[in-house]
Parts: sequence; structure tokens; C-alpha cells
Amino acid sequence: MSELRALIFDVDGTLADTEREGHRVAFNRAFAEAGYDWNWSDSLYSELLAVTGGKERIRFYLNDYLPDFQPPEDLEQFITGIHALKNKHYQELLSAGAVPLRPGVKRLIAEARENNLRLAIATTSAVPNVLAVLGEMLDPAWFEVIAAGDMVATKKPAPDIYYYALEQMDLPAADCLVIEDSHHGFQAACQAGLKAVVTVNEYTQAEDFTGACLVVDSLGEPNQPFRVLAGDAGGATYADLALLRRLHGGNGNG
Ligand code: XBP
Ligand code: MG
Repeated sequence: MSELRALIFDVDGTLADTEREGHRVAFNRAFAEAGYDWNWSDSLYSELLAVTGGKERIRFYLNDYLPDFQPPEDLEQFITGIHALKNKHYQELLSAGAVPLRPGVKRLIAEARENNLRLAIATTSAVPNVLAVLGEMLDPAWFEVIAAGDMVATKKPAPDIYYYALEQMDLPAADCLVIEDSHHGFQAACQAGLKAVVTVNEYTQAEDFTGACLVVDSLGEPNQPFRVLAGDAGGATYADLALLRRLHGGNGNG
């Protein structure tokens, strides 16, 4: 049987609730700064999450929600400009501590490091935004590979970013376990042949995670137990390495 050698973490929604309190708020600040009265409410944003990638999400919004909008410049330039503004606001929000890590993230990563597990990131988000999350709350140096944003041609739910991370680590999928929060991310991991634990948030809790090793509402802490939504945690109340090794060795659920 293959051994668990590496954990690959998604970023947005998994390490922290960056979508609701970070990217969404930053998009709205960027729109205001650029002189547009567009407001991405919580419920609208949950629809817009159907498309991954910040630039791709702006394009989707303009196409599907504002079909009559005429950009003041070339559409590509317009999207790039709004995205750059959004990223500036996003990084400011992170520096201000507006988006804390989710329960269990720091503890699990520390335990993995103590046990010499290799760590990587595989995300749709742009590199500077990922570095902002890691730099403010963890440490980018802990992750031997940071696979992000436009490093691959096709974003999640395509498996490309996971293939890229595996190639960079020179590891087979069977030796790794992924931590994801969304159906798109889970699909990407599955298609790359990876097993995944899913830690849902309010945007993703109703999504389909059939085949995940375990679906929980957070990674949990000793004093803050997770809720198991699917799969068998074997009586564990938070995700530690012992649980992850057990899940990695098992057959997944459903
Ligand atoms: C994250 C995303 C991203 C972020 C913003 O998906 O969907 O679009 O909202 O990204 P995942 P940018 O968690 O699956 O990686 O940094 O491109 O604006
Ligand atoms: Mg995510």
C-alpha cells in the first residue's frame, strides 16, 4: 500500500474563508474605486463562484449579468485592471487581519511539518494573493511547491494544477492527500487521481463530494470538534495526522 508522503492544500475557502470576507469584499472595493456601483452580495457571489479564477469571474459577470456593458477600453485590459485593483484591496484586507485561518489549519500543518510530511499548495488564485495568505498567517517557505493561478492553462475543476504540483514534487498521486473545500476543487483533485478530505464552508456545504475520504465542516481543534457530513472519522473529533493516514489508506466514501 502507498505511504502518505505529502499533503496538498487548496487555499481559498480551505485555509481561510477568503472568498466571503476577502475576495468578495475586495471585488466590491475595486468596483467602487473604478467608479462602478456594482455590488456582489453574498448570494450573488455564491452564484459567481460557479467560475473559478478572479479574472474569469469578472468576465462571467459581465457576460451573463451585464450583457449591455461596454468597457471603456479593450475588455481584456479592463478585466486585468479591475483584477489588479481587487488584488490590492485583497492584500490590504489580509494585512489588516480581516480573514483568519480556519480552525485546525495551523495545528495540522505544524503536525505535518514535525512529522516530515511534504507540503504543497494547489490553487486557482493568483500567486501574490496566495503569498499574502501564507505570508500573513503561515509561512510560504513551509510549502515546497506553490502551484497557483496562471501557472497552468486551465483552472479547476480541470486537474491541471494538481498534475503540475505532483510533477513539481515528483510524487505519484497515490502518495498524497488533498484538502479541499469546494466541488470544483474536489473534482480537480479526483481527476488527477488524488484522494481528498473536504472541509466545507457556507458557500460549499450543499455541494456534491461523493467519493471524498471524509467531508467535515472544519478540520476541527481538540476543543472545537468538527461535524462529520459524510464518511467515517472513526470517532475522531478533529483532523490530525493519525486520521489523515487512516483515511489515505482507506477506500473513500460512497
Ligand atoms: C479560488 C477561486 C479564486 C478566487 C480569486 O478557487 O475561485 O477565483 O476567488 O482568485 P480555489 P484570484 O479555492 O479552488 O483555488 O486570485 O484569481 O482573484
Ligand atoms: Mg477553494
